[in-house]
This record gives sequence, structure tokens and C-alpha cells, in this order.
Amino acid sequence: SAPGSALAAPEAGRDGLVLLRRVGVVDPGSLDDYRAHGGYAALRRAFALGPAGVIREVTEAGLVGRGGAAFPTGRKWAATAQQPDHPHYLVCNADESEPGTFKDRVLMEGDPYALVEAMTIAGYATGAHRGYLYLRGEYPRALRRLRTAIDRARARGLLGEDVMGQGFAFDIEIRRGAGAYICGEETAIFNSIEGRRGEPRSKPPFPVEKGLFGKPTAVNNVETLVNVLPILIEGAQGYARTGTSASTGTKLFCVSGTVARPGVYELPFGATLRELLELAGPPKTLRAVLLGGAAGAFVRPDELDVPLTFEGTRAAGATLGSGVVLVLDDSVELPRVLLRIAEFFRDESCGQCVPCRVGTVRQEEALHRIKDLTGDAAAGDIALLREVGRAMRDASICGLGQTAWNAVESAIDRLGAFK
Ligand code: L3W
Ligand code: SF4
Repeated sequence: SAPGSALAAPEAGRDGLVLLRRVGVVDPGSLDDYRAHGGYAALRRAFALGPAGVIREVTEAGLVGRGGAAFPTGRKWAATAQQPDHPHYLVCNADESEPGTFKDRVLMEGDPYALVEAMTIAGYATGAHRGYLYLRGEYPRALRRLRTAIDRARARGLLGEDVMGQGFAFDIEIRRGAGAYICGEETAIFNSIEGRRGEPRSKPPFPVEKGLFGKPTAVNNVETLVNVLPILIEGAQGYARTGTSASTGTKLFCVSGTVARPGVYELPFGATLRELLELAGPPKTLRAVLLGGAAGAFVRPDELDVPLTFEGTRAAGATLGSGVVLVLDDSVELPRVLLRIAEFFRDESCGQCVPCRVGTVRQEEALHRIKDLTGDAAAGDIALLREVGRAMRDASICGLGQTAWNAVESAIDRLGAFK
């Protein structure tokens, strides 16, 4: 569809909803109700296509990862499927912990069978017979509903030794996180599942080659997996008609902060930030929007026409990340927000590598000082922030350290913070 058309959000009616279409409609505890609303048609189609056919559809649909990095899902699945080493594993990253992110929770609580079905399809495509669902520890309702969904699917032969009587064995085990942000990093998840400290591993080797237990592993975010259902039902071309050519389909946005109607909104890629804010009820005096979460960047009120696509936000020097849209009005004290972000990264750094372990502490200290200083002293600390930020970005092992300076940098350069 054309960018901006068919805007859809729960508040705006259900037309155009793809990922959220069953949320709030289907009984999340009932497998029969899920089937009555189209459930398990995609898995049936997957068996008709065969594993290579499923990967072809996902690739042609242009699906890219929704955890923030936008890596092509079809390429990840193909790389996993072709590995000679066995067994293969599937891991669903449901450790949703990015500040301001709550979309996967809505999917898991509102439509848990969809994730179970999507994981089964991913396992079939990649040659995995075991899937681990790594769930954020603070999501007790999602845990209950997913447990029930897995048990009921197994009881009906939709998981287990012979899924749908098709001779394919697949089962899902839930593992819970324990509150550490870093355990959402894909290789830290492996360590956590294996019973080790939740610290990231160096990449390469990438998980598709050496992942969980050192075996080929496909890791996908919840929202990414749930997209596979409409792809198989509508076909790659039908799916790709929504969105832009480089960002196909729809995206879930987590809108919070000073808006009248915070919540999860589903929009076709290509809608603008302005259109999203209109749906959520923008503040009268907008100061900035933090796009992409703590690892993201600030957008100014004069930049609201940025298209919400991976390519559009990148061109504007921002990022879509996992879909965080944190709205700040004029009453906000920017230095306090920045300090809160810095504190978060200092707290959540796993401490494994020096640039991040030390850099996140130095960043927080400098922000503390700047808050109380002006003129040359502040300029000196801003120079220090830049130097520390560059070291973290260039030399950290994982995304946490690499992005820990993003928001602060954009506040200084784009919003003129501390002037
Ligand atoms: C095979 C290659 N696989 C890359 C795979 C890689 C991973 C995916 C992305 O996430 C994002 C950041 C923030 N052969 C490959 C390959 N892969 N090259 O592709 O990889 P990568 O390394 O680009 O990113 P990442 O470290 O997985 C970084 C976002 O994460 N973030 C926080 C997100 C939080 C949530 C949440 O709470 N739900 O999503 C913080 O940094 O946007 O872009 O699978 O193995 N040659
Ligand atoms: Fe740990 Fe930070 Fe290094 Fe990542 S960048 S491995 S979180 S210390």
C-alpha cells in the first residue's frame, strides 16, 4: 500500500492489522478458538511447501529481523538449514528488555498459539527439532499462557514426535531470564540456557554456524517469527505489497511518554512518525522523540516526516531499533533523561570487556558533572564523552557497549543538549 495509507492501531479500528489481528479477539487459552481464527493454516501450508519452499517464501517476502538489526530472516534460515553439523536448534528471543519495548509481550499474551505455530514452522524450515523460548522473567502472564499453549498443542499432536502426522518431530522448552538486559543478546542467551554466566560471545562465528551448545542455531525475535504466518498464508508477494520495497510488511511500534494514548500500534512500514504521533495523541509542546530505545537516537519536532522504515530512519541518522517511540514534551529535563539512560547501561553492562565496563561508568560520571557545570568545564566533559563514546562504539564486544553512547551523542548533536 502507499506509505501512510491503511493506518491501523487497536484504537483506530481493526482494519489493516496483520500481526495484532487476533489480539483481543481470540481466546488466548483456547486452541480451538485459535484454529477458528485461522490458526495452523500456515503450518499446513509449510508442510505442503517443504523446508526449502518455506525459506524461499520468507526470503522473497523480504522479511528482516524485528529485534532491531534488520538482518534478512530467509538468509539466516538458509544458512542454518545448510549446516552439516547436527542437531540444529531454534531459539526464540523473547527476552524483551529494551527500555520502552513491550510489543512482544502483547503478542505473547494476546495470541500465544501464533508464536508456538511460528516456532514450529521455523524449526521445520531450519531442520531443528528443538526450540527454546527464552522469555523475559518479568512476564508471568505470558509465561502462563505460553505454557498452556505448548501443553495443549502437544496434546493435539501439533508438537511432539509427529507434528500433524507429517513425520516431523519438534518440541518447545521455555527458559526464563532473570532480569539481566544483556541476556537478550543472542549469544548471551546461549550461555544462559547452557547454565553459564550470561555474557555475550565474540562473533563470528555466527550462531547459524556455532550457536546453542556449539551447534547451528537460528535465533529470531518474537515479532519476526509471527510475521512468518501471514507470509505463508498470503504468499510472499501478497505480504510484500504492504510497506516499502526495502521494508516489507507492517511493524509494531511501542509508543510511550507524553502522549494521550500510549500503547502498541501496528502500521505499514512507510507511515511517518507524524502519522503515528497523530494516532497516539501528541503533546502540545513536543521537545523530542527517542526512536529505537536507549540504544537509539533523538528526533526533533522538525523531523517528524521521517518515514518509519529501516532505510528511512537510517538516512535520517536515527534507527527504528525494536520499535521504541518515546515521546518527550517541553517539561522534560533532558539531562535527567540522559543520565537515566547512562545509568541503565552502566548497570546492565556485563563487565566482560574494558571499553564498555569502564566507558559506561565514565559516561555516567561525566553526565553527572555536566548537569552541574556550564561553559568551558562542560565543554571539556563533552569532549571526554565523545572520546569515551568512540572507544565504546569501536572496541566493545557486543551491541550494548557499541550503542551505549548513541542517545547521548544524538542529544548533544541534534538537540543541542547542555547548551
Ligand atoms: C549469519 C552473518 N548471521 C549477522 C545475524 C546475527 C544476528 C542478526 C543481527 O542486535 C540490535 C541493535 C539494536 N551470517 C551474519 C549473521 N548475522 N551477520 O544477524 O546481528 P547484529 O550483530 O547486527 O545485531 P544484534 O547484536 O543481534 C543488535 C538492538 O539490537 N538492541 C536491543 C534490542 C532489544 C530488543 C528487545 O528488547 N526486544 O530487541 C540494542 O542494541 O537495535 O540494532 O542474529 O547473528 N554474516
Ligand atoms: Fe559485556 Fe558490555 Fe562487553 Fe557487551 S560490550 S560484552 S555488555 S562488557
